[in-house]
Amino acid sequence: MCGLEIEHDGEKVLSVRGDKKDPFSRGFICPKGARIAELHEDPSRLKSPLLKQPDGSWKEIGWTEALSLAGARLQAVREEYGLDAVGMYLGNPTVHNYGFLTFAGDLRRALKSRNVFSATSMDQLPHQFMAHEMFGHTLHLAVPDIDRTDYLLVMGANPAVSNGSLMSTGGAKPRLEAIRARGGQVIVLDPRRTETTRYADAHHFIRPATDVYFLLAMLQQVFANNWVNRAHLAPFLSGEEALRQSVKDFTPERVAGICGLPAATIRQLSKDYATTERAVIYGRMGLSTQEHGTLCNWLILVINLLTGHLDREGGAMFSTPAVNLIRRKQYKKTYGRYHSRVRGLPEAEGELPVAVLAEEILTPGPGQIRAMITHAGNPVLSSPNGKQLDRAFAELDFMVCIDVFLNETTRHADLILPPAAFLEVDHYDFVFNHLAVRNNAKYSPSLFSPAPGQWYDWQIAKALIKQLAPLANYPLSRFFHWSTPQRLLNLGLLTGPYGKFSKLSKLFTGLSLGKLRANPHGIALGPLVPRLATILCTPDRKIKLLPEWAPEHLLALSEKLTDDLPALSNHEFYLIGRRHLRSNNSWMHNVAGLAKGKNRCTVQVNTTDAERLGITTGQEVTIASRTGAIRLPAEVTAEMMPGVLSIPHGFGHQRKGTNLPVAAAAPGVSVNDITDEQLVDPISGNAAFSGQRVQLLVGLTT
Ligand SMILES: Nc1nc2c(c(=O)[nH]1)N[C@H]1C(S)=C(S)[C@@H](COP(=O)(O)OP(=O)(O)OC[C@H]3O[C@@H](n4cnc5c(=O)[nH]c(N)nc54)[C@H](O)[C@@H]3O)O[C@H]1N2
Ligand SMILES: Nc1nc2c(c(=O)[nH]1)N[C@H]1C(S)=C(S)[C@@H](COP(=O)(O)OP(=O)(O)OC[C@H]3O[C@@H](n4cnc5c(=O)[nH]c(N)nc54)[C@H](O)[C@@H]3O)O[C@H]1N2
Ligand SMILES: [Mo]
Repeated sequence: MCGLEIEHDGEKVLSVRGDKKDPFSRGFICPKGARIAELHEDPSRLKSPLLKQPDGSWKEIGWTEALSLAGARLQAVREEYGLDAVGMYLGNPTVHNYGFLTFAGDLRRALKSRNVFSATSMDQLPHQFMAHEMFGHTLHLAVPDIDRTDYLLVMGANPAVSNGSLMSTGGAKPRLEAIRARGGQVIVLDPRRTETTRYADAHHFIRPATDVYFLLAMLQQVFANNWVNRAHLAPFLSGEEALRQSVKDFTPERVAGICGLPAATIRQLSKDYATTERAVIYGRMGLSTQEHGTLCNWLILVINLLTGHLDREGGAMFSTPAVNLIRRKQYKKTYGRYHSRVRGLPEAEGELPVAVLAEEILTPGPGQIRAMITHAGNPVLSSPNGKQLDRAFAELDFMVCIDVFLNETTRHADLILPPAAFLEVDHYDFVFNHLAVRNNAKYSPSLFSPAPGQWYDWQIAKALIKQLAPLANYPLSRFFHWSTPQRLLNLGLLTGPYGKFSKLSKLFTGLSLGKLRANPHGIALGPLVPRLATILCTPDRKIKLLPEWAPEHLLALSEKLTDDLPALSNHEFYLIGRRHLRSNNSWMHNVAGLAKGKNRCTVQVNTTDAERLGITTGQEVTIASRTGAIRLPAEVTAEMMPGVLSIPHGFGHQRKGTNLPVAAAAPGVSVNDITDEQLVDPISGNAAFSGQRVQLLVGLTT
C-alpha cells in the first residue's frame, strides 16, 4: 500500500522511489519496496510449469497440459477417497493478491473440502474470531486511529519494523513520530526492547504469554476506579456486571509477579490510558500467536470499549473501504461448525488450524489428506513443527503448488504452477484497505507484460475451479465465467460506499476503476469515522462483553495467580520471534540487497543470562524443544528480557537434501523446526509460537 514511483525503459527498472504524491504513504518506502526490481528480475524465478520426473528432476511443460494434469490428478484422488482427501494451504501473499482473491471463494466451494488451511491460523485468527464474536463479522476489525491518538499502548507489535499489522499505515514510523510531536505518548510492552521503542516514551519488559494477566489487571482498575465510559455504545452492551465480578480478583499486585511488571507500573499505565481522552491499546502478533491469543484480543476490545476508546476518534476504529468485502448484514455463524478429524480443533471461516495440517496428512483413516494444493506459501518453514510437515508432504499422492519459487515446500510438489508476478501484475488492495488507518483507494497498473503465454494467479485458480466444481456439485454461474479481477474490482467500487448511481441519468457517477486509473497516486477518502452502530451484526445487535466461554478460562487463570515467577531451570527459557526490516517471512532471502550484511538468524540472549551460562556473541549454541533442536550463533544483548530468547522465523534455506537454487547470503536455520504444533490457543486453534519453553544448551550438539 506504499506508493512507489518506478522509472523504467519498458523492460528494465531504472529507479524506485517512494511516491511523494501518494496521499496515504506520502513518500514512505521500506527496503523491500526499494528492492522490488531485484525481486522481479531474480533469475531463480520460475516462468513455466514444472513437472517432477520419476528421478526427481523437473521438466518444463505447457500451461494447458499442466492445468489438465492438475485437474485429472486431483479428481482421481477425490473419486477414490472423497472430497476431504484434497487439502489446500493458502499462504500470506494470497491476501495481497487481488487477482487470486477474486476467485478464492469459488475455489473453496469447488474444492468442498474441510481440509483448508492458511497463514491466518498462525497469525491474526484470534482478532478475527473476536470480531465475529463481538461485532458479528470476522472482518469487523478495529484499527488504531494512529493519526489522532494521544496515547498508544503497543503490546506485542513492532510497527517500526513490520510497518503496522492489522493497522495498514503506509509508513508507520512517521505516524509514530507524529504522536509524540503533538504531545502524545507511545508506550511499548514487549519482552524485547524493539525498534519501535525508539519511537516510544517508555518501554516495559513483560514476560511472554502473560499479557492476559496485565490486561485483566487493567480492566480491574477500570472498574475499581470508575473509569468506565460507555459513551455512544451504551445501548449495545450486555454482560457488564458479570464481567466486573469475574475480573475483580486480578489486582495489579496479584498479577505483577507473573507478568514481571511492578504493580505501580500497571496502575500508572492503566490510569494514563483510561484518563486520556484519545487513547488506544494496540495488540498484535506477540499477543495473538500465544496460548492466550483469544483472551488477549477479547480483553483489548473490552478495555478499549469500556473506556470510551472504541469507535471514537483517536481510539480503535472501523474503516470504510472503497471495496467492501463484507457482503452481508445478517449474522452467520462462521466459527466452530465442525472440528478437525485427529485433534478436534475448531473450524474458523471454513478453515482448520494449520497446527493440525501435518497430522491430518499422516494419520490414516477416512478423511485423511492424500493430495494438496498450495498457493503462495512455504509452511515447511513458516508453520509450527515445520519439519513434521516436511515429512508429511513427502507422503502425499499428489501435490500442486502455485508459487513463483522452488522452495522448501514447493520442492515436494509433483507440479509447480508459477504465475506472472510482481511488476507484471496490477494491484488493488482488497483486504488491507479494510485495515487502513485512513480510508484510501489506489489502483496500480502492471508495468511489464509477463513472459509470453504465462498465466496469472487468477487464471490458474479459474481453470482449477472449472475442473473441480462438478464433483462438488458446485454450479458455475454466468457471473463466474464473466468475472475477471478488474471487472470485479470495478463492480466493487461502483457498488461500494463511495460509488454513486444516479437514477436520473442511469449512470454510475462515484468512484470507479476509471477514476482510480485517472488518479494513479491514489485517492484520499478521509479519516476513519465512528460507524459501529451501523455495521454491528450480532444476532441480537448487542455486544456481549463476557462471552460464554470466558469464565472457565478466567477461573483457570485465577488459579495460577501467584506472587512469584514460575521457576525456570538453569537452561530453560521462553522463546519469542523476531522480524527484520529487510526480510519478509520466508521468501525474500533470494534478494541479495535484502539478504546482505551480518547474519540476522541469531538467537538473542540477555546479557546476564549469557554471563551466567558463559555465552558470548557469535558462539554457536543449541536450542532444543520437544520437536527438535537447532544450532545457531548467539547474540548477547541487553535488549532481551532475562529468561527470554528471540529467534527470527523464515530462515532455514539450503537445508540438507533440498538442493534448492537459493542465492541467499545467510541461509540460517528454521525456528519452526523447534516450535511445537501441539501448543495452540485452545479457543481459536491459533498457533502459539510465543512463550514456548525451550532449552539452551552450550557446547552440546544435536
Ligand atoms: N519487514 C517485515 N515486515 C513484515 C513482515 C516481515 O516478515 N518483515 N511480516 C508481515 C506479517 S505477515 C505480519 S503478520 C506482520 C506482523 O507485525 P507485528 O505484529 O508488528 O510484527 P512482529 O515483529 O512479529 O511483532 C511481534 C512483537 O511481539 C513481541 N512479543 C513476542 N511475544 C510476546 C508476548 O508474549 N507478549 C508481548 N507483549 N510481546 C511479545 C515480539 O518481541 C515482537 O516485538 O508484519 C508484516 N510486516
Ligand atoms: N516462528 C514463527 N513462525 C511464523 C511467524 C512468526 O512470527 N514466528 N509468522 C507467521 C505469519 S504472521 C505468517 S503470515 C506466515 C507466513 O508464511 P507463509 O504463509 O508460508 O508465507 P511466506 O513465507 O510469506 O511464503 C510466501 C510464498 O509465496 C510466494 N509468492 C509471493 N508472491 C506470490 C504471488 O503473487 N503469487 C504466488 N502464487 N506466490 C507468491 C513466495 O514465492 C513464497 O514462496 O508465517 C508464520 N510463521
Ligand atoms: Mo502474517
